[in-house]
Amino acid sequence: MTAKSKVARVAMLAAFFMTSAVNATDALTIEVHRDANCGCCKKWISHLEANDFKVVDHIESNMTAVKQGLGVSPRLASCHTAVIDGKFVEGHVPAAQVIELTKRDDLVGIAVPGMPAGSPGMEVDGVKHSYQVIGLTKAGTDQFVAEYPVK
Ligand SMILES: [Cu+2]
Repeated sequence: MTAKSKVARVAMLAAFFMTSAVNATDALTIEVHRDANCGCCKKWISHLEANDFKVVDHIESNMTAVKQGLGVSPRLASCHTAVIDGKFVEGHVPAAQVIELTKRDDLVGIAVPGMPAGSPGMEVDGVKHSYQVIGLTKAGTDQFVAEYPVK
């Protein structure tokens, strides 16, 4: 083996190990705060886990206080409140938008207000209400992020 190809091989190996290190931490960790009796919150957690999230589950006695502390305004409120990368995820937000949130520096959080039927964790046979995923900007304004069902 020439010195040059040896260097190339070492560089390739280094790149390989760096890639695996990134993959190892690739599972997005999300902290979920929910009421003990919330069934749809648990189903939303299952939705996240099915999409490769690592979920840390927190049972709370006062969700209103949790929401206030995280800056979730009442107009955006739902059942559970999650935190990822220091940003809030309020309600039954689909995994795709949770992932998008981690890449959006302009947003402090996202929400699916209320509990629309057909959102992840709110599956009702044959019922798919239309709903929007709303982002909250740093300036405190709402911003459209996504709409379901996808047309
Ligand atoms: Cu719910």
